[in-house]
Amino acid sequence: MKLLPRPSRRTLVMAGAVGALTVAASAAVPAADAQAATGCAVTYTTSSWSGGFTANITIKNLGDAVDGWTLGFTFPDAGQRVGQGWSATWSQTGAAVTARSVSWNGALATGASTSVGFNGTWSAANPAPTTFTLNGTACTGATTPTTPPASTTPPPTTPPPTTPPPGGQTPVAVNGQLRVCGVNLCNQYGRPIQLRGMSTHGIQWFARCYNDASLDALADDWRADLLRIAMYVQEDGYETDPAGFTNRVNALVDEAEQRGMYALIDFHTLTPGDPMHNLDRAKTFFAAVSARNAAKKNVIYEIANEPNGVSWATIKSYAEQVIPVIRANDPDAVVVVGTRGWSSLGVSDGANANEVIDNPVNATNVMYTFHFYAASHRDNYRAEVERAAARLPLFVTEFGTVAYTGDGAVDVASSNAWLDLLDRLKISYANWTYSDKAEGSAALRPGTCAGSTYTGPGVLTESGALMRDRIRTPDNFPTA
Ligand code: IDC
Repeated sequence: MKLLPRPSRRTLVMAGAVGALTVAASAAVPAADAQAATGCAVTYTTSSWSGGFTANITIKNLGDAVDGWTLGFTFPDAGQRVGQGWSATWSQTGAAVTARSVSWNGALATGASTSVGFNGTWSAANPAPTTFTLNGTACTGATTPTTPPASTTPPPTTPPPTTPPPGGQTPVAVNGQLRVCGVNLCNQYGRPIQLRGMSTHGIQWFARCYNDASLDALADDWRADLLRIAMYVQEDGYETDPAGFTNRVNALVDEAEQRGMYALIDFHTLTPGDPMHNLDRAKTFFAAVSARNAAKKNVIYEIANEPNGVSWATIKSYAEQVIPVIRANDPDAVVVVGTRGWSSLGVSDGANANEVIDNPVNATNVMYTFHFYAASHRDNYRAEVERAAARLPLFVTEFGTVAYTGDGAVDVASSNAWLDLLDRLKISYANWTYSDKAEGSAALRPGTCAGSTYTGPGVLTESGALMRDRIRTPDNFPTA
């Protein structure tokens, strides 16, 4: 099937029937009472189209602080079904729906709110549920439709012609949870796919480039499948503020998820090149992000950007210590392991992929990283990738259209030769970088991120224009 252009979320909301209601819980006891108030307030907002809808639910805890919660509600119509959900573990029995908190949002203080949601389907009608419970306590009270009144916005009788359902067509909605099968990355149907997308620049330097407008452009205008989140560990990165960088990565995972893109969490080690230097940090970081994102289908973990100056045996040992930390929380996620010589499969060190083929990481659902810069790495690297791809699952988590410095002129011929090869072999890739740094590899012209426009003729560099042309062609993801 062809992937249709995805409209922005704003367009979707405006095009669909929008209904919202607030269920305010009445406190069971007066506020002045010494006992804590009980109850909860739930806001249930839908954006719907013929046969499908997205529900966004905000839960406010008006009772005692809880550590772990279960939200319950019942669909009014027998034809309503929960499909893919987020930020909770969703289940449905008959018309009864249950959402259980996940590790990172279970703690809800008195007065605190959290948001969850799902994409669902409906047949006869799609009325909003009117009663909710939180940990068994009814969130009863007035059900007040807020915006807009139902009478002024009847549901469309036919689906908006140019508006595909959110979640119905996005890369994550189509492909679901990924896994490695043979030498390929496969989707929920067990079919090989290729993800094409962009890498951030270092998020410690270019946070201003990752905002609603720029990420909408990446999802809707570029039609990217993938956002790589480059979190440097050194160079003013993670090591200076572990909690802060962990939060920033998680926020970008959510931004990608909201737009139906996969998120590649890149633990961007570079200097020093020995990943063991960061082993403890890696364990801490991946324990946190894998616990927090375990329920998501859009997360892929890249545990070491570019090992250099170390043997494959050392990289393998590092991987075999970090992967179990991830698996303990998120058993089904794909993990990508860096390779020797700046993730060149050893080629830049005068070796080749045999050291990995002969001695792979002792774990399943693992892929291996290959990086190239098109103006520096050409035929001998392409030949090794083609040879290795028959034996190893490869993922090009970073590459440039320019020289390995990240700067200089775009090598159009070499870039296209590489991209043709990756397309043919169904090797997924992320291009360095979706940023406006004044260097040849950046996709956006200098100054772009100071503004609010990320589409149109004015914003792309030569590299950006080439990459957008390559990325926005139809994905044709198999669905059976
Ligand atoms: C480069 C950036 C540059 C930055 C530098 C800092 O392009 O702006 O000053 O990092 O270390 C890689 C690395 C990646 C490099 C990139 C280009 O993964 O961090 O980015 N590159 O040199 N490997 C090969 C090339």
